[in-house]
Amino acid sequence: AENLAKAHVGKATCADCHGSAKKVVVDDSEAAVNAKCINCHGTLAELGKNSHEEVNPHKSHLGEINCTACHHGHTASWAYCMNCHAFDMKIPGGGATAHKSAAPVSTAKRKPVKRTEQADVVVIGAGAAGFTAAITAHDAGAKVVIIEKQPITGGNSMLAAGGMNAAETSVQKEKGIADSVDLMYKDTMTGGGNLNDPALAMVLAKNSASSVDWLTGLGADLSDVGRMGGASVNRTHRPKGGSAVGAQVIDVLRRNAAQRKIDTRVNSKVVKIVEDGKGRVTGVQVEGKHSGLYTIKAKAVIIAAGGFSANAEKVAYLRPEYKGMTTSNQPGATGDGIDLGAAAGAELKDMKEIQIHPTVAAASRTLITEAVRGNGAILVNHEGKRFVNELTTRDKASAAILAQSGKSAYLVFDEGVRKSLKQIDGYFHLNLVQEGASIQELADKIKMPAGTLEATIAAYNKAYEAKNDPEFKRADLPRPLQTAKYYAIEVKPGVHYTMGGLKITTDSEVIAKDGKPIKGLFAAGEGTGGVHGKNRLGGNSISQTITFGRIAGANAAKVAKTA
Ligand code: MEZ
Repeated sequence: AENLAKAHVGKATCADCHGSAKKVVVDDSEAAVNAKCINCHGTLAELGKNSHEEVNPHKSHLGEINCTACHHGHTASWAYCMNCHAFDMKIPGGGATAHKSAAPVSTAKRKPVKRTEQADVVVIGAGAAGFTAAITAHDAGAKVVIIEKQPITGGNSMLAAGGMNAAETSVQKEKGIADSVDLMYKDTMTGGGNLNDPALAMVLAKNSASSVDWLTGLGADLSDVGRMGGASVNRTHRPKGGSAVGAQVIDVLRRNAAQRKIDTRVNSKVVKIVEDGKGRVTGVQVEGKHSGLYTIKAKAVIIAAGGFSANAEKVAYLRPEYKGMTTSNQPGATGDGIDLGAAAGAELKDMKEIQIHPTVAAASRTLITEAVRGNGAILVNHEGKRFVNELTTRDKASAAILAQSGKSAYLVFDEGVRKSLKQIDGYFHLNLVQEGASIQELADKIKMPAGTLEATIAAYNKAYEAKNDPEFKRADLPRPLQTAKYYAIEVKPGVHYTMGGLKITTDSEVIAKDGKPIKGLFAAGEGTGGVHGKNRLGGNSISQTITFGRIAGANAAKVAKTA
């Protein structure tokens, strides 16, 4: 059977899944059908517990998602994880094993606008910025609808690995880390080549600690603090043990949105921001997967639909030198929110500033978090030599890797680093790591001159002892590499983040070409330009989504009350 309907023949009727065999109405989020799946087969968590597959599709970092994100009733089923991974996964009612792109909602055969709904605030995008804005607006008394084009919520935030930057937090204070808002601001500006909008960078730094408190108040654990490239001190907050930050943040935000009964619709794409002809935004036009075109009238609209790293054409158009490069992003990161804002008259900023992350696993599209380097891994070329300060900014580290033979490098670390960071277990799970009981055994496996690698590691350990890295000037040398086993992951740079986007004020209002805010239109997160300048520091993205999401949500709710 190539789809679930066929696979159910003889076992279930149309009415069993759809409620009625005669009048089948499927909501865009497919919530009713999914409830039926769960009724018969159990919840994702239950299925996850009972499965013994090596890579367990029901227990993934995507968290609680619709069954129908993978299992399709009337078209061939395929696993959503194939968007980024290359698992040889069999799926009932389909069995597709090849990579497929998640098709955004079709705009090919738009039906006429059928109905009009009313809300106070519409949020476009269900990543961290969107959920944060929605929760904040809801808590300020607004009726909020979240519209997400993908079949699952979480956006790119779901994939955020390293952590959330914040200065002067209670966790830093407990750990005796001396940091300040000014230092975070300075690091952000320096990392961004001072192209950043200084006022936006200051908003990021100033609100970072309260954003950590806000998330923690909703139930997040951000009790571990590490360091990312370009930071002067440890300020990257993440869950205990160094787990990935994104899956946890999205899980917390999703649960909070659900508890508040915030109307969240997946498989729904905003195709137009509607205005009144006098420059005031009055709502959006949406195309639902099943319901077709409809309008939501709203007093404020927040664009929180992310960047465009997964839009290979746009990336290549803006930066031809990145043509054909891999990306660490989820397939929905195509920049539609920026396009919607531009069509509504927004000014764009820094669109050519596209960040390449130095360490995407060469064998897949999995990001190897900068935290691996932050916790002590070194970068070694195919000849077995270090070639860069591993904790320099991403633009410099990426350029250095691309200058090596094969345009790739190896992240090399030991058991001490492995034990210090939980996320590394995931890379083993995905078969991305080579290992050796000794440095020589590892070098043989990855076809590297063993003597050179041994000398490289010995020199690094000497630098650790002396607290001085004379050759590459790496400031933070957290631990020596001296505990077997030894490990290596081949990495190469990939398109990771787009610094440019909609120009905004410090109140998250979208700015028009005439320099004035567009009434009723707000934006937050990666789809905005100016916070990061030429280069975003690791850990500043989740920080930005929460801080500007809160600002956008609060101001949109205010506008909704007074409009
Ligand atoms: O903020 C990021 O992009 C980040 C911390 C990525 C990572 O390497 O983990």
